[in-house]
Amino acid sequence: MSFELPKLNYDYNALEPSIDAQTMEIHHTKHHAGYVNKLNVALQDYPEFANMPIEDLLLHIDDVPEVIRQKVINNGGGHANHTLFWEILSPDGGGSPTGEFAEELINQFGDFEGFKDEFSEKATSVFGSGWAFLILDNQGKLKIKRHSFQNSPLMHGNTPILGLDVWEHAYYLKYQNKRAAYVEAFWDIVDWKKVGELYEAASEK
Ligand code: MN3
Repeated sequence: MSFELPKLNYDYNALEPSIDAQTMEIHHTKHHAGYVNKLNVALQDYPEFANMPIEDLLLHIDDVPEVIRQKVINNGGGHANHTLFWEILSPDGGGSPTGEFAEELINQFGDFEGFKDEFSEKATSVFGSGWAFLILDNQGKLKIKRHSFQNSPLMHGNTPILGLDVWEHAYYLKYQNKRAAYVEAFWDIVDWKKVGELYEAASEK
């Protein structure tokens, strides 16, 4: 068994104008596929790790032999982070969350606009390549986290339920150096129904 590149639930041009088709296609078929391939190569002689769900592999990263550990952090993290990213995007996205998740978000951040402002600020200010995540921590609290490179919240026992890739490869073709404009456009394609489902699944653990 090996890790596989997930199929997207929408076409490469479906998220325009927020994310252009060429960026989507390169991001999925080159960048994400590259992480999956390199993860499989790193684990080819370690079937006990190659057969783990990606979430378990990253949670138990300290058990992974040191000789391949950094490769698994980079490429396993890259696989998990991008899989989440594609899942929480939708051509029918935007608007605002509802239900239990919306209540908890407002509990933690005051209101939805306040949450978006804080998340946007954190995403825009990631230094170099990395991600902004909304995570549910092991105390059941929602928090916004910045991570460098492909470091996954799963390695810290946190469950990411929203992620925004702010590596230049995620936006440079359309936005060049204007990361803040990309972050702003992201809100129009967030699938809050999906994020709410991920919240409910994570809070039942
Ligand atoms: Mn990426």
